[in-house]
Amino acid sequence: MTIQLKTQVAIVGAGPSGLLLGQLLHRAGIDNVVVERQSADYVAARIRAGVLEQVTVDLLREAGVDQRMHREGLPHDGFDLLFKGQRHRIDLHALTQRRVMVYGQTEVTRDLMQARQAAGLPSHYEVEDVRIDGLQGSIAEVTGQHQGQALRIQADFVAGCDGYHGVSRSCIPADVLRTYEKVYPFGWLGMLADVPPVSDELIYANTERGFALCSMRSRTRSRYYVQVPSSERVENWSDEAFWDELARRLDPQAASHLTRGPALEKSVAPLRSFVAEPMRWGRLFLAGDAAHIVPPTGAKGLNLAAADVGYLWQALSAYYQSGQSQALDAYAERCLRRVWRAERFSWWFTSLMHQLPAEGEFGQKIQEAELDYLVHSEAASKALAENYVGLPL
Ligand code: RFL
Ligand code: PHB
Repeated sequence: MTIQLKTQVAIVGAGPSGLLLGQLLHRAGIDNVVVERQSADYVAARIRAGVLEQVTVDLLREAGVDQRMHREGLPHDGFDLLFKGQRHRIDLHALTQRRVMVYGQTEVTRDLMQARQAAGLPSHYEVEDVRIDGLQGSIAEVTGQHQGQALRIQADFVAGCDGYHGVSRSCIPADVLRTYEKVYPFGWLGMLADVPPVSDELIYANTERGFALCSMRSRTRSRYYVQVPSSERVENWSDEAFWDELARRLDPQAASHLTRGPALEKSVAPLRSFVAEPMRWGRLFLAGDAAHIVPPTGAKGLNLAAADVGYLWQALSAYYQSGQSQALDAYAERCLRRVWRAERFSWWFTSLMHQLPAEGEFGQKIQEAELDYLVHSEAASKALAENYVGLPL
C-alpha cells in the first residue's frame, strides 16, 4: 500500500530548520508535511548549539514556541575572551544594545516538536530512501519508505532542510551546483555535565595548549569544549582527562572554580566551512546545514539556519497571499549575502582563537597582536560584538 498526500510545502528534515519552517508556515495558513530519516527520539536527543541571536529568538516567538525559552533561557550581555592567562570581557550590550539568549538546540527542537504535535501537523519519521522529483515541472514529489510502506507526497514546493548529509542538495545538477569548502585540521571535543557553570558568562580561551570554550545550558548544566586534532577519538578521553585538560586551559581563578562531575555526553565534532550555491533550484529551496556549514566558534550554525527559514517563510507567505514570486526569486541571494558574512566571521574567529601549528611562530604573534587590538580598541570590540549578536536580517 502507498500513503499518498498532497500539500503546499514538503519539508525534508526535522532538525531546527525544518521544524521551525513548518511551524511558521502553519501559522501563516500554509499546509506542510515533514519527512525525517531518523526517529523522533533520536532527533530530540541530539546535543548541538547553545547560543541564540535576537533574530532567532524573534522567529521562535513568531512561531509561538518562545514561552519556555523566556522562562528557562539565560539572556547574556557579554562573554570573556581569555588569552595570555587573562580574561577580558566583551560587553555585548554596551557595544551593540543587544544581547544573546543561552538556550540549547535540544530544547528548541523539543519545543518545536511539541508544538507540531499539539497542532496535529503531519510528520513522518523513520522514512528511508527519500527521493525528490519534479523540481523543474509543474508539481514536486517527495517519496520514501516507512516500515515497508511507500510514502508519496505531492507538493508545490520542497524545503530541503535535511542538513549537511541530506539528499536535497544532491538534486541540484552537478553542472549547476558550486560548492566552497575549508576543512580545519582540528575538531572540538565537547562534554556535557550536570555541574554549575564555571562562570556566569561564556569564556572563549586561546591558550598554548589549544582553544577551550566554557558554555552552559542552564545554571546547573555546563557545556565545555577543548580543541583536539581532527583525528582524535573520544574513547581516548576519560572524564578525568577532559577535566584536567580543560582546567589547564583556564586562568587560575576559573580553574579553581571548576566543578567536576560525570559526563552526560562526550563527542568530537569536526570543524568545517562550507557553502553550496545556488540555494534554490526550481521548486527546491535549501535551508540551514543543507546549504552551509560554519565552524562553531561564532555560534552561527543554528542562527544562520533560522535566518534562512525566516526569509523562506516570508517569501512563501507572499507567494500564497498574492501569487507574486519576487520574494521566492530573491530567496537565494538574500540568504547567501548573510551566509557569506557569517562564514567570514566564523572563519575569522576560529583562526583567531585556535592553535594553528601550520602558521608557525609568526602566526602566533599575529594572533596575540590581534587579540590585544580587539580588547583595547572599541572599534575592534564593536566589530566582534555586532557579528556575535547577529547582523540584522
Ligand atoms: P540538522 O540539525 O542537521 O537537521 C537535518 C535533519 O535532516 C534529517 N535528514 C534527513 N531527513 C530525511 N531524509 C534524508 N535523506 C535526510 N538526511 C538527513 C536529519 O536526520 C536531521 O534531523 O540541520 P538544520 O535543521 O539545518 O539545523 C542546523 C543546526 O543543527 C546546525 O547548524 C548546528 O547544530 C551546528 N552545530 C553547532 N552550531 C552552533 O551554533 N554551535 C554549536 O555548538 C554547534 N555544535 C553543530 C554542533 C552541528 C553538528 N553536526 C551537524 C554534526 C555539533 C555537531 C555535532
Ligand atoms: C555551545 O554552548 O554549545 C556553544 C556556545 C558557543 C559557541 C559554540 C557552542 O560558540
